[in-house]
Amino acid sequence: MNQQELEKKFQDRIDKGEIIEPKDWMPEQYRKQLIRMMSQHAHSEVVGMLPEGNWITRAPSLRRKAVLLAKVQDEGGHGLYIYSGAETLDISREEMVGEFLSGKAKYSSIFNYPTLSWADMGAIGWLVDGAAIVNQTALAKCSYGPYARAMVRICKEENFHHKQGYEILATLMKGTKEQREMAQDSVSRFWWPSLMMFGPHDKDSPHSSDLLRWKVKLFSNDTLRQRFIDRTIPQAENIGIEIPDPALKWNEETRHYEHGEIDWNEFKNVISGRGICNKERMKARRKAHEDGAWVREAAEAYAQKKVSKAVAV
Ligand code: BYC
Repeated sequence: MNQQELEKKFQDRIDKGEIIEPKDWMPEQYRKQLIRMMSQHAHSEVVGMLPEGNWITRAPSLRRKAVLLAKVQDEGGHGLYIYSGAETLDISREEMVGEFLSGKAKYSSIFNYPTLSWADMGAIGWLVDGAAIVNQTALAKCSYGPYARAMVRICKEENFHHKQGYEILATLMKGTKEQREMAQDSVSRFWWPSLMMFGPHDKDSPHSSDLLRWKVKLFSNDTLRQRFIDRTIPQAENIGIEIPDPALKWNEETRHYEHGEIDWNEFKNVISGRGICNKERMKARRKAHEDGAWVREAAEAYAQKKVSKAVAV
């Protein structure tokens, strides 16, 4: 079969809803797009541990501390599943991490915002994990088997994270005036960055047409963003939180919320490394990588010892 025939056969399989597995033939561009997206996703999970890790020692009770600790550990685990899934595409974890530490690979814009109060643990769980669930529930049905399967377990854990975040905010909203103000301030800061998590508008998204054709993405950036808004507004109303968007209104005809425009200049600045915390996040990850060198060396030495023992036997 020539290249064209192979590509047609591949697209037919996708159109029929078949799942692509690591040893199947795939276009080089499909492999590259998946590596880009999966590795960025894995980096986001790992960087995402930093803003919440910041509050583990200051959680207001032992119960809250234990829950937050478990959540942050979960995010590290998510990074590992996705790195492992991406390794099936013929790239090593070292290469992916190298691209991240050199600044070549991106990670989600949302983690370049600071966590200023305890309420931010609520807003991150409710909004950030809420946005992630909308995006990842779709990815759990994507065409690449290892990515889709990693998403199934991740979504289950994200659901728990989402509920605990909402519960933190609901509790604060039933508290004192200061607690209610703290919850509101946090949502006001995290609302717009959460909408940016879904990426640029469809018309400005260079990767979407390939990803949609290959069913890596099942829905466009704008469709998923709208889904997130529609399901989140009633939850906000339920606990008395205001969404910081004066243009927000329910449209009875379309049965969707209309919303104001996102500040795309802010988005571009953040993904180009000029957000509030970009430098701090990269510094923390580079330090963690350097500090962990001895663990990698020890694991490597242990693995080699096992190999030479096996050869001797
Ligand atoms: N942030 O053509 P587009 C979590 C980039 S972590 C940064 O639309 P695509 C959690 C994009 O990469 C969950 N960059 O791209 C963890 C591209 O640049 P490059 C994170 C962004 O790929 C801890 C350019 O803009 N979730 O839940 O079709 C605690 C053009 O965009 C962003 C995922 O990673 C952004 N927000 O669509 C709590 C989900 N948006 O690569 C929670 C998987 C766009 O050409 N990823 N860019 O340099 C995706 O679904 C898609 O990659 C995106 C973007 C929707 C994000």
